[in-house]
Amino acid sequence: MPQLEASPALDFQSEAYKDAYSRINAIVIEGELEANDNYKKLAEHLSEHKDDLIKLARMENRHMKGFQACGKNLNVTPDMEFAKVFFAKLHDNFKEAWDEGKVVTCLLIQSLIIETFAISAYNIYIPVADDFARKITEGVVKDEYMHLNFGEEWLKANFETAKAELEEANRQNLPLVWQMLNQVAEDAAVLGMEKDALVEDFMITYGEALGNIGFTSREVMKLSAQGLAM
Ligand code: Y39
Ligand code: FE
Ligand code: FE
Ligand code: FE
Repeated sequence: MPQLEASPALDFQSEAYKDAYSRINAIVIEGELEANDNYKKLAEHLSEHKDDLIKLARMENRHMKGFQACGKNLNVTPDMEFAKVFFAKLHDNFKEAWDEGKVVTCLLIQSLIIETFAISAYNIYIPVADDFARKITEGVVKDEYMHLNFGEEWLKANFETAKAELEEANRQNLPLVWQMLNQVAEDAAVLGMEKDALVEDFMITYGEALGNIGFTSREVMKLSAQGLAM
């Protein structure tokens, strides 16, 4: 179901809004911080794309600062403890894959799953954000499409050798996204972001990415519904 335009009922200074914002804002800040770290790590492995990946890492650092400013602007203190726990499983899976030299898994986790999660969250947030945060988020989401595109291009160029690992990594990591989404659905709703709209945007963007990489539409359906329990 499409979202309504900015609801007049949102009171950005209410305690309920600020309480929910303290967790969602923290998730986004922590996500940007970890994304910065992940691209710096990928730059070590994919030396032929080192400069590009370092640029992406710098962009993530700018995003983090932008979202910290959004919290400050609303007088909200982000709950960073909550956010660390929120990302822990995905973070551990990235680290484990990295330690085993599984660069395809690392790219699936960061450039496909996490970027798509960011794109859906930011697209759904923009129409219901306060003016300050909307301007910041509009700038950020353009970058996230570039990050997703980086992953798509690399995986497309290496599709035949990457395919089996992508399927396994998808099976292990996509269910985590649905769990994460369920954990924040209530807070997101307080900010005017509907869960259905988040899931829909995620599915469309993730499915398109898998198709661009080289999966058939049948495979895309199977992969993107993995672990989906609504
Ligand atoms: O690549 C990036 O910049 C991604 C790190 C940022 C992730 C943001 C995660 C957003 C989830 C928010 C969930 C709100 C419903
Ligand atoms: Fe780390
Ligand atoms: Fe980012
Ligand atoms: Fe990104």
